[in-house]
Amino acid sequence: MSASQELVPQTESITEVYATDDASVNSVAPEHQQRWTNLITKFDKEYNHRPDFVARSPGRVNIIGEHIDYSLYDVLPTAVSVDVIMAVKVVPAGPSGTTVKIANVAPEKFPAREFSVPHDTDIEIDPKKHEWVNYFKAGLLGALKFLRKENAGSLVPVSMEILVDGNVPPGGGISSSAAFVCASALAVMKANNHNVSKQDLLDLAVVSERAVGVYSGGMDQAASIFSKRGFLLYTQFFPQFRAQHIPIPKATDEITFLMAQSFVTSNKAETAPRHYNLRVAEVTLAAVILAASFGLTLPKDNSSLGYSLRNFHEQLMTKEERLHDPLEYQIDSVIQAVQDVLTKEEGYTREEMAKLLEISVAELESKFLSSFPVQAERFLLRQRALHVYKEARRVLDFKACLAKASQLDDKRIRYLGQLLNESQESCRTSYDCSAPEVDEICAIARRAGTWGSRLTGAGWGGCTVHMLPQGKVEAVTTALRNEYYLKKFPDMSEEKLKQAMVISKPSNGSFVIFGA
Ligand code: NG1
Ligand code: MG
Repeated sequence: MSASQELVPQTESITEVYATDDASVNSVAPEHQQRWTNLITKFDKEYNHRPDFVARSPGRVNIIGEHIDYSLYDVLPTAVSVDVIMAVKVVPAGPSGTTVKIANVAPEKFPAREFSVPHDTDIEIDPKKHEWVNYFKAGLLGALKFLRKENAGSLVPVSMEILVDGNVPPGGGISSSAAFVCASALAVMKANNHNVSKQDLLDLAVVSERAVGVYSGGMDQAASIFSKRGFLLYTQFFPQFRAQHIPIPKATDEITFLMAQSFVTSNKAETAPRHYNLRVAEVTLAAVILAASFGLTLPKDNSSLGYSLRNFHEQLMTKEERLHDPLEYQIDSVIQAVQDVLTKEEGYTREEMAKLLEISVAELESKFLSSFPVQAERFLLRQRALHVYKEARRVLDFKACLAKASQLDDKRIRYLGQLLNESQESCRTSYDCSAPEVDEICAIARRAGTWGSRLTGAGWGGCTVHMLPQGKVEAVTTALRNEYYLKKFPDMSEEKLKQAMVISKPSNGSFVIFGA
């Protein structure tokens, strides 16, 4: 690790900032001031008093390392400046129990709700009913589970009045869900007088998001909580979570990251059985089948379904190799193993997989395909595993290149761009998580001068990220505007066009604001 790449202290509490001019304390950044003031005013109107505090958590952009967090490989995201801010007033729980009143600054889209919170059981969430408050309930569930454990079961959670303002585009691939769930969990912890550490908030937010029906990997919540302005967040999940702030080196023409929405929305909660959760099942099955073919037994790990491709990698290596070979070499030999063992390009049926594992189809289904719904006839184990290992290797190469010099020369920058383009190609062909619109955006952007362009987030639509010289921003945004947005949506307003393409400035993670 180079000196400028700092390891993040995980036990650190969530930062607190104050809405004040007092220079001796951490104060609200100018970009937050206006939305903060607006939120407080509206809160006052809605509930007739001011809130006690505001909990905030941002969306994220993933620079590289797509769909590998749940296989326990390292990823490189960072927080963006759009976020969810949530004003909260604590109300002592009355004789009728604990209640939550929650409203949104956009009530037409997100109508106000009120519900009661059971004291000794978990709150119920129906992931099939796609309601905005589900994401709050998910954060609440995770936070109360944690608090109940800390209080040895006896907890009377406070009642809360809440007003939410979020400007992370939903279904847009920059993780509105993690921003929402992390802000909610943080709000509940703070309301119940608990100064939560970043690590605890991460652990409970990951569990929370699973309550909305998605077997998420943890990258989004990590980026939303741990990021630091101006840095990328190198995030590791194996053997346990660790994060490092990585500076972006200087270059002759300033390196810029541009995010461009495709406006093809993929609601993960709805499409998960065919997309996201199916991929989680496929990589898990790939791991256990690879292990079985080498006569290896995988110990359980902390991935969604308990067995990850990282786990297989670690078991395959001899102790010497693990100790002495750089991770890059190790991954190369695992790639060879996949090529030798998972030979069926056309994919595997349930019967074929059961046979390879020497179990019945019923057993296979109950072990790997029953914790969440999955719809598929064939499972493309070879392609999915190859994507994961090659993408994991690209992340290592990308990080190593960033660490090599404080000033990046042209050759290195082109190499970083190439890694991003290869990532996109692999998402498109091997992982099948791109979309024609996303491919088109990337092609237009590259022609107009980006070094590298790819999808970011879960994909199947959503958002793209581009690495480009500052001097090309104008050319690239103009090309996207004329060749993609105005062609596909001729009536698109200037306002919407502005939201469609945003320069992503690596931003700070979650914090709590006082001083209303
Ligand atoms: P999105 O759908 O963009 O929030 C998802 C997962 C991540 C990661 C990426 C793909 C959740 C909350 N997030 O992101 O953990 O797996 O896809 O790299 O499920
Ligand atoms: Mg999400």
